[in-house]
Amino acid sequence: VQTSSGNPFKPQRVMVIGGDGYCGWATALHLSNKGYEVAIVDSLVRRLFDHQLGLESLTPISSIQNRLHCWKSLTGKNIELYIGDICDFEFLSETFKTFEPDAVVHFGEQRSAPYSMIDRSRAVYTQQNNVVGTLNVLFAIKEFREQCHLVKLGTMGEYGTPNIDIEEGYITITHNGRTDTLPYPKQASSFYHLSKVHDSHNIAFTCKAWGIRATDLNQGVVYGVRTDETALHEELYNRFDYDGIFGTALNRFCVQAAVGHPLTVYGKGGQTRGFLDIRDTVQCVELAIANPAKPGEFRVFNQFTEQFSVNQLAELVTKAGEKLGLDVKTIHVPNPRVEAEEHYYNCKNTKLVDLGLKPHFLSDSLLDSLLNFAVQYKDRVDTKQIMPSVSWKKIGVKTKTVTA
Ligand code: NAD
Ligand code: USQ
Repeated sequence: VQTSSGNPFKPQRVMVIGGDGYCGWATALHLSNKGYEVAIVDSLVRRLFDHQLGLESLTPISSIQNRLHCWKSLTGKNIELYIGDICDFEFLSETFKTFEPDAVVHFGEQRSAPYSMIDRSRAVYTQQNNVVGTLNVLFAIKEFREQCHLVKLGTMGEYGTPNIDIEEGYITITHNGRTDTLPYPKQASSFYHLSKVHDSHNIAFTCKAWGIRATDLNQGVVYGVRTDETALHEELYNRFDYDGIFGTALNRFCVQAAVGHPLTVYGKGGQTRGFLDIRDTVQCVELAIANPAKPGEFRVFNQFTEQFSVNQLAELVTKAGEKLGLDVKTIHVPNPRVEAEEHYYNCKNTKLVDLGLKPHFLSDSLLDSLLNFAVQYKDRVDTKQIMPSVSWKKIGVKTKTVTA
């Protein structure tokens, strides 16, 4: 693997912001396993949201300190830990000066669309945390580590659901006889998804203005829980969100099937999105780091492997559940969101495959193992947390205490 930390094109030292979260934890271990020097930066604010909202991961998760201790004792590999908020620039500066990253993978944002739609204060928090955090990372790179490559987690939701094919970041348009390649139009549909649009604009601007090298990974919905590394020991297990605020479609459906709750399809269920296995999240990030953007380049990859509608996912989980002897029903819940429920959807996703991504497509065996995993932990499920509790239309200025 890579060796020289002096050569910016052979990144060796990787800072994983948000490394205590779902995607970040799996990625930090994967990169450490692959021989990178890894530092996790995290404020642990996600664990605080869970406490505040009365939520818990399906899987019991160890403290970040115990996680890292376990990793070191199993593999001999050290992962540095910096606990703090990247919106605090002094803290971020110190971590940059101490760790001297060649690449920063930035997962450290408030990532739930429903959370951002609870009330005004959560909407403002989400945009402040995400936009200011990313701006701070950009300033830290400019000031302390010019050659450092920013690998930023964006979202497929930045594009919305236009009635034309979705390209990877840019579209070539001919207008009144003139042609240009322009950023693909953005039509996000929550204050969270919009925070990612704002981030993308800020990153694109700093690539142009300061010569920052950046890759925006427009990731689809992630499913699954085990990766080679997190499966090594119970103390390394990843979080698995199934509740109505942080849980995402396929993972939620598996838990619902395991506890005999009907699958919650919102509205007509024709909503189609890009999806990927968490084992591919870690692979994609590794590929982006190993093949950095050029100075000044703002590169955009669409990071998903397959498209499914919510109805298709419900069908797949129903069939897989039947094989395991589960009686799986589906209900159409009035859609708490404002989104198209029947629409055209065709997205490009060739750039990561060109770099060598070998996708783990959704298979019967993965669904079996996810369902079995959910069954194994079903006594930990709080069924009151399953139905959606946040409405896009009812958001107001009054601070809301969300109760199940
Ligand atoms: P997560 O909530 O599990 O993890 C996010 C982590 O970032 C948490 O540990 C949290 O404490 C930390 N964090 C948040 N704000 C911070 C701050 N200001 N300073 C320091 N740490 C901070 O989320 P996840 O599911 O792992 O998502 C990670 C990233 O990937 C997010 O940016 C998300 O938008 C993106 N993404 C996730 C999915 C998905 O399906 N989970 C899909 C597409 C994109
Ligand atoms: N949905 C249901 N039933 C459910 C849950 C969701 O029908 O029980 C529908 C939603 O209405 C939506 C679709 O499934 O149309 C996806 O919803 P989701 O909750 O699985 O995902 P989303 O809110 O889009 O957010 C998640 C992550 C976010 C990431 C995004 C990628 O939380 O961080 O950015 O997936 S994407 O969807 O491509 O924008």
